[in-house]
Amino acid sequence: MLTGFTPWPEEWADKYRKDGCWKGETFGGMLKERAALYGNQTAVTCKDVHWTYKELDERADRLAAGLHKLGIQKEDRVVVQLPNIAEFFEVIFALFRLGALPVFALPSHRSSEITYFCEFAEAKAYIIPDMHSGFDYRALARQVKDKLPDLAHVIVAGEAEEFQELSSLHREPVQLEDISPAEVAFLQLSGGSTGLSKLIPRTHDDYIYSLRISAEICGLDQHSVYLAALPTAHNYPLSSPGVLGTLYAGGRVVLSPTPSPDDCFPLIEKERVTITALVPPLAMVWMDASGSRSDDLSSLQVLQVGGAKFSAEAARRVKSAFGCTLQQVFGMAEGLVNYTRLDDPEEIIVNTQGRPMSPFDEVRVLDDDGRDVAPGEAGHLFTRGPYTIRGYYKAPEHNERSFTADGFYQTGDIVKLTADGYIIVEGRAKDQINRGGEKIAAEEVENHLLAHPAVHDAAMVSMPDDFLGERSCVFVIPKGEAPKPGELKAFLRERGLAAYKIPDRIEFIASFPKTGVGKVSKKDLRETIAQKVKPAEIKQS
Ligand code: OOB
Repeated sequence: MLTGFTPWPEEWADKYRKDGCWKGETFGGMLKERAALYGNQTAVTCKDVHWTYKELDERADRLAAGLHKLGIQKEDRVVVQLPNIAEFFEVIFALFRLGALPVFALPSHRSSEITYFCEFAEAKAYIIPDMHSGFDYRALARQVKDKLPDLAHVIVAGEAEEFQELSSLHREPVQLEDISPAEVAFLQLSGGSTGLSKLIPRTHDDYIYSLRISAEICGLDQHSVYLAALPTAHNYPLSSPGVLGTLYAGGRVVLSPTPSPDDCFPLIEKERVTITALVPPLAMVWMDASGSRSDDLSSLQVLQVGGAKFSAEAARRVKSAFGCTLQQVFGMAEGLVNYTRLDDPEEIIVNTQGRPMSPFDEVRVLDDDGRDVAPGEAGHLFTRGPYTIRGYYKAPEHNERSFTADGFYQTGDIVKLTADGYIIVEGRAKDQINRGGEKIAAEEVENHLLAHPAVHDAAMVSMPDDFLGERSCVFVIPKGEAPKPGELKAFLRERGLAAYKIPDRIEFIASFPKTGVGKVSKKDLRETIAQKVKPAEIKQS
């Protein structure tokens, strides 16, 4: 078993098998079965590339043989940073068949994040596109290689330059070792709340269970067409039910290069898309665009919105804008995913973030002292279940804090439960900013800023924003004369931080407000900046 992975205790694993959650499927086997059932149906569409299930299955086998020849073996970690392109699927299924573990980086990550993933996971390979959205990933790979000369392979989908070209790896399939469904299939990324993102080990058993239930709840079948508008590597478009849930159901995945209406609306019309997933700010952009464009979106049956809180006012407008059902999705890469059901009453769909997908999900809402609160009262959300991890990868100290002794994961979310068990997200206790669905660990950015010679101390908080829900604001105590905000932002960019983590606003301050025990009071800092950015509303109230 993978070192650094915390498995479910044996009695729980037995229970989840007996209860019929874990059926012993693996990703490699699942694709083989789908290829047998739906061989000539299209699995993946990307521009004018259409791969049938049979073609995808064969490509995965041939690529697995090539990666095997390169020396990629069972349990080797491979950082995969691919955008929404067809190759994403042959790569991940080839790795699944080898038992090698994709580490799912996002296309927006830059050298700071990628170097850390490669180093922490001791990656054998790093797989990238040549160019995407005007960015050259080979230049990024060079920066990573400079810092990590031992990184064995950089593999490029497209023009490889000095690296290894993905398409050149295809070989005659070879016999591979069997993979156990109880083993880790890949590592997802946490949003992070303390320092850098943690890696999340997900097994074949647990993830495939979540796909099966998600596909059922979303009514997916072989006629479904899922549009991947968000980057497929993220847990939400990957599995809720996402691209993998769609393949599980025998449906068709359509890939969009960006989530903009300009790219997505014509694809919905052309490919007769039935379901797609967005984060709240994009849902708002799509609703605005739907009024002024004439694309035929009538095939769309379900629009999922999640990743960050969707306001009830906006939620109410979805049905009239698209003539389809809204589904709110509240999930986390660590496991638990909640959905409103397609036949729920309008008031539930608009006002709640759904209820757990599985009857075996356990959720508890506790007060600060660890006591269960009454329904309707806000508290800390804890969860345990057949697809919620029992520990982060190689993070024993962090696991002590994030998991209770009996295996509940402390989500860091503040929620209320309705009498019917639906969840309403009220806020967050973790030190994280949710920038329209993109998560930023305050401490990670603060640590980078502390490396600047003119920064004495830094504290990052969220500030309210009509469009993204939240943006980031960092309060900086300068050393001597305050530097220019632009200089600090450029400094962070030069350190290779992803663009979404660069603070939206920088405020200089002489000292931080403190809590009773002398810690920096982020609550006070949040209030200070909220008053500054929302003067009009505050005057009215
Ligand atoms: C999804 O996954 P992550 O890992 O990027 O972020 C998880 C966190 C949650 O703990 C919560 O703080 C926030 O994102 N969140 C929401 C939300 N959905 C996620 N907060 C309010 N309302 C929502 N609907 O974001 C994710 C994973 C799978 C499915 C959907 C989202």
